[in-house]
Amino acid sequence: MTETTRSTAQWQAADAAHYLHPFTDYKSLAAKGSRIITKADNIYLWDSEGNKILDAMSGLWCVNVGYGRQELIDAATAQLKQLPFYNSFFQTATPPAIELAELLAQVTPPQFKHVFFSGSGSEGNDTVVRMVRRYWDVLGQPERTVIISRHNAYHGSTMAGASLGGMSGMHAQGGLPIPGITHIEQPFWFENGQGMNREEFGIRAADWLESKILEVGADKVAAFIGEPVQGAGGVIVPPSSYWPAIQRICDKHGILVVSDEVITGFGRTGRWFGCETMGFKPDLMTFAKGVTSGYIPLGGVMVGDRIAKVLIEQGGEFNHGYTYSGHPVACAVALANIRLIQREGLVDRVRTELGPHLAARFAELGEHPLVGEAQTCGMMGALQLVKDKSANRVFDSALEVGMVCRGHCFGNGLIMRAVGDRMIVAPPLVMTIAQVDEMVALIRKCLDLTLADVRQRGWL
Ligand code: PXG
Repeated sequence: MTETTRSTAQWQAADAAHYLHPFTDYKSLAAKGSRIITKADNIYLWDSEGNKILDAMSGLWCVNVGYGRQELIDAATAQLKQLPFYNSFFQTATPPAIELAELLAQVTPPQFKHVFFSGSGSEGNDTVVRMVRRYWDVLGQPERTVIISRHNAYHGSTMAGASLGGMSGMHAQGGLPIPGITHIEQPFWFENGQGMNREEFGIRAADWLESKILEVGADKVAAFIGEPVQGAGGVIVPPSSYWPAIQRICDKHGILVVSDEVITGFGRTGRWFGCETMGFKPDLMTFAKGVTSGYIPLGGVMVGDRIAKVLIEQGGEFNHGYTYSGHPVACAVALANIRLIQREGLVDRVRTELGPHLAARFAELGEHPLVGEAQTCGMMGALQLVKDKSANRVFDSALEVGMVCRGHCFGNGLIMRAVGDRMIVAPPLVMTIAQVDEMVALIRKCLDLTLADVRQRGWL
């Protein structure tokens, strides 16, 4: 708890005076004032004005078990009392870190028996770059350094994370990407594949990887990294042909496959990990967010047997690590969170009940005159807003129709993200069916308000 109670205006003034937020235009935010979130319970947030808001983004794709779960609070409190911190350097370890490593080996696909902990997803991806290059170096192929990623991928905001990511706005600031990272086009049917059958397009999109491998030289390529379903890029669900084809191409050239599961991990897609939903077998898996349901920061990399064997048996010292690698309190919360997911059967529930219901309700929203494409995967969903539904023609991006829609969502007690003109959700996995319907009703209302607004502005 903070020590002071202030009015919204007072919070906003102090915020603007001192606090530089992530991904923010500081001047325009200061003019408008931040929205101050003061409490949460289950799938709802409250702001400093007392407004109740349905959080269809699970915080930031992370609060998968919902807010206010006593088990997680108790786990943190007990561990804070027992041992609030100790590191895992210098040949030491703590019980929560060891137990979590053991549990992660159980819930991840069978090739994973080892984990390297970080404090966040970005740090996890920095570890990926270090580890992939170390692996090839130990194997006597130090020239294998290049990592191939995709445009519009999101892999974090550190130098390596932002470089692996394919966000042009991020690359434009700070001289990114760093050397040895290159990008291919994303498997986004709506933008790049119209006119083609989706599955054919999936194969075509995977072929772009092979072309890039041949261009770089297979003996220089270390790894391919991708999110099973792109999250921050706009919930882009690839055709089902895509990932198996990617796997075949990487296998053919001996290239490591990295699955960035920061969003898709821990049940979001209806399996424990997105790679299981999409049908591929990664060598490394980055995780964060859902591992603790966001209650406390924790990330890491699951290390597959192919890599672990080389690092352990031949690698010698790996000169890499973070103060908070295996933080005992974070690990204790992760243990409680994963056990809660297991006990409540949330992964199966997403696959058999919630995910199919969201898919059916989003298909109905797909009939809305503003929506050109509705996609879901488990508890992730996207609605592509279009100007002309019959021809799938999009609005001029300068109009920022997605932001207009997001404004109506905010005004009506719904948090939904706009990525360009793609409206996206990733709600908590503990929603009831009635809460999914409540969310869909709010979305429909906001689509109607956006349609009226866009008509009034003369944009249609
Ligand atoms: N990989 C993926 C796939 C992510 O989605 C990261 C790595 C980085 O994790 P950290 O913990 O370092 O933030 C992410 C994070 C958005 C948004 O606007 C998405 C993320 C972070 C911030 C905003 O959708 N994803």
